Amino acid sequence: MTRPFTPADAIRTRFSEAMSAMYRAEVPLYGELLSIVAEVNATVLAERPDLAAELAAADEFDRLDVERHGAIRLGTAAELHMMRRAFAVMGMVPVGYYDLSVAGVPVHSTAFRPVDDGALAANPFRVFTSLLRLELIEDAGLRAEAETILSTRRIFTDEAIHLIERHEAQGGLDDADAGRFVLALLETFRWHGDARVDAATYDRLHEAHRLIADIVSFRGPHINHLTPRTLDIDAAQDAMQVRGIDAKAVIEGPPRRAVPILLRQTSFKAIEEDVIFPGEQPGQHTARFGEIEQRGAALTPKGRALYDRLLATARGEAGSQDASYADRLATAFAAFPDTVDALREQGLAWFRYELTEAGQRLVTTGGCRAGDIEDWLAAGHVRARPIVYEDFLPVSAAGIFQSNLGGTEQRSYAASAAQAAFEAALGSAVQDELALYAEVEARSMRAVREALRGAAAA
Ligand code: OOG
Ligand code: NI
Repeated sequence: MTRPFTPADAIRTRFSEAMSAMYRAEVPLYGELLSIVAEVNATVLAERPDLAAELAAADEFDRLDVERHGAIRLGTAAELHMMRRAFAVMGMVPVGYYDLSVAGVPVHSTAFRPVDDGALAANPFRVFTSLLRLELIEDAGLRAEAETILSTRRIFTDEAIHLIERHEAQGGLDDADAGRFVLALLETFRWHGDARVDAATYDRLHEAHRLIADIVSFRGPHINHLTPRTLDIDAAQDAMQVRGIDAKAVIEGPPRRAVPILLRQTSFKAIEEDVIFPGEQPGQHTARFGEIEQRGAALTPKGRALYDRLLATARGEAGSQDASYADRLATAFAAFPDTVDALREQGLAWFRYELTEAGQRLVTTGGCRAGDIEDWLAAGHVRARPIVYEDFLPVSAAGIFQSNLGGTEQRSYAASAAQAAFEAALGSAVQDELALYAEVEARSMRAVREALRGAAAA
């Protein structure tokens, strides 16, 4: 007798909901962020029915309320390997490689997320997952100690491992197993205030890097933030300030624009929490924070290069030091086209092409149509919609790491591409996010051509 498997999308949604409920109980300020975002989004949608219609047409309306990303930091290759297998149960695969050592943070990372259109529309839950780079701990004694400490911890419950293996053997999980899996995996992400190391060891790890203490000292890779998606991050930032939440001064990423691009993020500072060291010795640790983000168009390599250049200008490499950062950012980004047409015509963003109603009518009546995409766009039979950015921004990510590290640890490790070592630990290659966007665009063009040329032939 075989029972039907629960779809990965459903398991992912259940897990993301369970995680949200857990984080809300652990970090009550997160609950406040959720209510700010719900309020801001409701206001924006009420004021801008055009945007609501756009989101609905792009399959982004329904997912908005459930959309979250989280972040964890792992200690060993084996942990990362098992984590990949765990996320696979929920249809999440590693996309992108982020080397944060260039920003002085001794980790490298990927984002586990769904990649198919249908899965993204159902629930785009993503987890930014970092792996400690032990080799970047300079003190050989401390490095060996950290390695020994990590070698004896087990971050997955037996049940979680058992269900991951069952999923791999059967090709899926039935509903009861899926429910058990969600609860078992949740344990890995839970906060444990009882440190595995004594206070003196914690202090030495902390001295090497605050993040090293966060990764090595505890029983698991506690989720360190969970981020809802807002439609207006400036309004959300203002609302945070009005409520007296200790928000970061600056919104990371591009400035406010008519056509949002990439990712803008803001956060509240990490909270100080009580921990207990062995021997009932009390202490404190800061790791967990709250974050809000606004997502916009995914950029092509050309668009990304322009973005990076303008951001560097605003950050002062070539910009005036007199103006405020917000002003420098706005000035620099005046050079980035800000209409959908210009972004498309100049090849700066990725687009999804589809038939308009007129185009669809043509197909049904068997009308049309010689020419190609540009002609059909001009004739109003096809429209192009920017593809939303589903990934992360290393520079912003580093900024967020830094803002929660007190801003003192700015030293930067020698940049070195350790992607091969990361993928060896992971047990698979990471997917290239640019290839994913390019594929969505190419597929949509193919579908439009088939429909309209088919109609022409009919
Ligand atoms: C991850 C920071 C990266 C983002 O939104 O860019 C991130 C971390 O602090 O562990 O979540
Ligand atoms: Ni984040």
